[in-house]
Amino acid sequence: SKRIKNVSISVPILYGNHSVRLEPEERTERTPADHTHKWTVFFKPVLDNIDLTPLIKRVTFKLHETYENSVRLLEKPPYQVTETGWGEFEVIIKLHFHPGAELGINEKNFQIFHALKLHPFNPLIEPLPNGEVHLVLYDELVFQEPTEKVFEILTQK
Ligand code: SLL
Repeated sequence: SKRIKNVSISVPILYGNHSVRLEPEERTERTPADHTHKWTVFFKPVLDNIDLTPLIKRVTFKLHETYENSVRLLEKPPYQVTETGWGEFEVIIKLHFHPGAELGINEKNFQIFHALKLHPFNPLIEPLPNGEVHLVLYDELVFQEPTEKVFEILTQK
């Protein structure tokens, strides 16, 4: 597929985590006693009508080594991982694009480093009674001189 010169397409994305205190009734016999929080880390396009599955083969979330199977693979949306735990750490979210030949994507796999937050971090926000914390960040995936095929995928309604 031919490349389109002097064009770049930005896809607005959101990533981050939600966390809430783990309540006693939510625990199961498999929940470690030292786990205090339940959290979800996620990646998604801002716009609901954008389908990245023709471009993204899988998304991996690399968790702290204290987790079993610390690299979690997701082959389709929603691209997110829910876990319980006690500590904050850096999650590496990696987007693996389909092999370049067909789409002409020569960009490297895109990586996002997200510092998972379990504890309130914004002094301007009154802490919520259930210990909820929301950290959502904005970024853009930029495709420079996309092929016609990638252009079509990213601009379809
Ligand atoms: C810290 N550097 O010391 C960080 C590490 C690790 C978090 C945090 C549970 C893992 C499990 C978990 O919360 N790990 O289930 O064993 O704060």
